[in-house]
Amino acid sequence: MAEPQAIYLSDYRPPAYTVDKTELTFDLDPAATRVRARLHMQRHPEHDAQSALTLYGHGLTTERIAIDGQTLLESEYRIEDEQLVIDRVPAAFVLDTEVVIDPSNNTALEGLYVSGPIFCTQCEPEGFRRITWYPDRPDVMAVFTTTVIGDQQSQPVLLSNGNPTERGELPNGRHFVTWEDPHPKPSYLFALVAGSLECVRDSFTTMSGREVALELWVEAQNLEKTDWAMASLKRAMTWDEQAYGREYDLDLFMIVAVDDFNMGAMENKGLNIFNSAAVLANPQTTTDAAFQRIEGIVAHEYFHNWSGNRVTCRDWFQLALKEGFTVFRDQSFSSDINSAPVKRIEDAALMRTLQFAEDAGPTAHPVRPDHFIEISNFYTLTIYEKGAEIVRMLSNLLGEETFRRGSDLYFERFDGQAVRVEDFVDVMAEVSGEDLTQFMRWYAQAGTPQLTARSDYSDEQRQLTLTVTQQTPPTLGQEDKQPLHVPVRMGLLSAEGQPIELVINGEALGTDTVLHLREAEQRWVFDNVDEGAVPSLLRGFSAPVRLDYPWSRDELSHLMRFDEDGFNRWDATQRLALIAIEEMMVAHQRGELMALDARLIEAFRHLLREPTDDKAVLAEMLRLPSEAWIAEQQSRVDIDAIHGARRAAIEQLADNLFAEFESVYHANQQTDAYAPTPEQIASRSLKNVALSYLVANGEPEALNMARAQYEADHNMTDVRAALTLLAHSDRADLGDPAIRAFGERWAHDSLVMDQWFATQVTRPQADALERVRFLMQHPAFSIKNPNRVRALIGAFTQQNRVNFHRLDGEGYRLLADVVIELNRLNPEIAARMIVPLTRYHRLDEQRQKLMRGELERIRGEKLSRNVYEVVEKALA
Ligand code: 0A1
Ligand code: ZN
Repeated sequence: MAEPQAIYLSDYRPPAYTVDKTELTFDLDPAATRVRARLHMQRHPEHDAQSALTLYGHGLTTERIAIDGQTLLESEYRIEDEQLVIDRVPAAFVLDTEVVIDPSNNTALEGLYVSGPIFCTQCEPEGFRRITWYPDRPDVMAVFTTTVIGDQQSQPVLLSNGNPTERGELPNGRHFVTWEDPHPKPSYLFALVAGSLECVRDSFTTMSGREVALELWVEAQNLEKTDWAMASLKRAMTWDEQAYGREYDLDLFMIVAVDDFNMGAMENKGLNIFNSAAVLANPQTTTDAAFQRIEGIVAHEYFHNWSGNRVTCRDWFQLALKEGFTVFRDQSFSSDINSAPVKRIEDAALMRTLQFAEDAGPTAHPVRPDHFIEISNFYTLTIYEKGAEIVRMLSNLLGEETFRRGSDLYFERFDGQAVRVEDFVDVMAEVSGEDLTQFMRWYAQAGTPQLTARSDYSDEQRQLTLTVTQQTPPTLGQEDKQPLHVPVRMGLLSAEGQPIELVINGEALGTDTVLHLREAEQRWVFDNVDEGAVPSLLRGFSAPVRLDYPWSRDELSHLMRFDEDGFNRWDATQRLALIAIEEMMVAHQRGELMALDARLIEAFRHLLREPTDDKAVLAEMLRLPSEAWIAEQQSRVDIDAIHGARRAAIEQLADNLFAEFESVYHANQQTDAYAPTPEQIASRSLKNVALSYLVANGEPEALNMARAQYEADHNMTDVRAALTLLAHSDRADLGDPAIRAFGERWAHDSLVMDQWFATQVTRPQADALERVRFLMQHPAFSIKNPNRVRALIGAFTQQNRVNFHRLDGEGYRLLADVVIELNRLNPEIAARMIVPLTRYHRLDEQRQKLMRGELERIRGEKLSRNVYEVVEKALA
């Protein structure tokens, strides 16, 4: 077999033939679904009669191909490399094809597949070609009419995009529904769902007074888990009208929940399909974090109706055009209706742990890649989250109002078109008059820029000089990087903790300003500054960069207490804790006693005693930096020292502040009925952080508190927090019965069982890996279901660093075994799961060797394009 080849952005050409109208008929059968397609096609003006017609197809059994009613002979077309080529076609014609596909054996979950008793589709990015021959690329937009024929008994519900226009009965217990979607769309937004589903109905009146029917389709047993998603959808619809002036554009909006799904959800026009984990919720089964995630994903998919569907991408290199903008929109929505500073902390923490790691690893790529082998591998944190940070910087640069004018113009000018990242940035430049040429580099350069800031104080002149340099490290295939335009939001705090009026060159800038770093090195001189001022830099994480500044511990404590920026108060805490933990890591490596810096203990004492009106931020400040973030700061990563030092820091905080944590715990007990409101979530978050410290102290009394919380069974957030503490403790007499009881109670609910799997395999104890192997045999586990794989294998390899990185290599071997199996079943998931194995570059030699060994073993297999691309980069 030939090696998979990369495709390049620079090779883009418009399609030779486009489709105006697509008519589809599906005759559903699990093992042999017949798909008839009638495409009304036209030659593209940039092509001539010499241009062949090329259609894509994958795994199709082709039964008929006809042009303008004439069935083609086998000599009149070629099928090779998953392409159907017809050399000569008229300038305008009708193409008819008939194919048979096998949804029941479709374990890749792309195209048409079955999830339990339900037929469903996933067409982004290139799944439609597994359904029928088609110019399956986003710049081909057509109006779709879809007739779905199914069994009246087993598929009473037949759904597709748009509005139902006709339905009726057919012989042999069959029936059909015809759907028409008036909005031209690319094939990746096509959807079909069929099966025995129940519907929850609601409605929404749009700002112009139109009634939209809202339908949420689920299997009967999930009916009691639909309220939250429906409420979230209505909030999102209202928000998009108010914040962006965007109104929904069909009479019907449907959401369907399915159990087998590769990602979170999909924005198919009028018919969003969701992973059940991203839509179903109730207080007994769902944690606060999951409630918030669901709210965000429902909004995200809904927002795509404009940013993605009405205006779509010209080609898949532009993926961040729709994803970066839509993530920015869903982040703004969540921030508006929940704790804004905590939302920012969470998003920034995700960026600077996981996205920075991606940007520093072998699969680093620009937000707009210029080549790829398999586009499915590019649904990454870089495209989504860094893409959103770029849009956020634009919004901050232009100001909210101008940004809104830009987005209005973007939607107006490009409505119904498939466009590029430049088109988005150009309208922003047009409405603001800003020159965004240098800014465009954010899309082209991979790797995380490193900012180094230094200050210099002159007593005589009462001036503080801030010097900032920037440098972006080389990444695979990109050696030299140019300076970026980096907005650095900042302020200065006086020695007394007061905000200082910023004055540069006689110009008063207020107490908070944005410095525009454009050069490799730049300098700013602040006047009228008294001695002892402390800079607060990169407020609100104003740019996705690493920042080095030599704050002393006292300065960090000062920022923790006095910074007006909630984000930087949190960041100061993280940095102060990092210094203390790094010190303990050195002791760990030397086999010495690990003593926690008393200043951190005092800072925490202060946090716990001082009354606060922002419990949500306080809870975040009390969480020590994650092992993943600590690892991100090391040039050589010592897995065991990080784990050991962090653990010891938690224990010493717990020992010193037991009474304080205890009173915070009790003060935040709730008696009200559960609701996922920001206030309740903040209290629970704070209470459960406190409980985790109490338990770390090891007093039997604390474990009893955890057990009592578990048994009180008030809501899943509290139950799960308590269960985790019991299951991760050394007290098997408490952990084991709780795990057993939980497993029995929730055996019927796969989404709760996923939490049960994840809780067990993230145990720090040495038996975690054996538990993974054992649980892989559990009846509730299936390697074919992506949620189960993520809950068991993903949680272990990504959240249990000490055990995944076991020195005997068993963790790596386990992951490689799973990847080899998934490579055959579900290449998309295989290529996601393999990632932890590719992050070996900063580990010790022994582990590097073991990890490379497993990658080599995988390379010896017959690989999917997905896994091939990742393995080749990792071993390059
Ligand atoms: N566009 C979706 C993400 C998505 C991508 C690929 C999928 O299947 C391979 C499914 C969903 C989103 O951004 O939510
Ligand atoms: Zn999206």
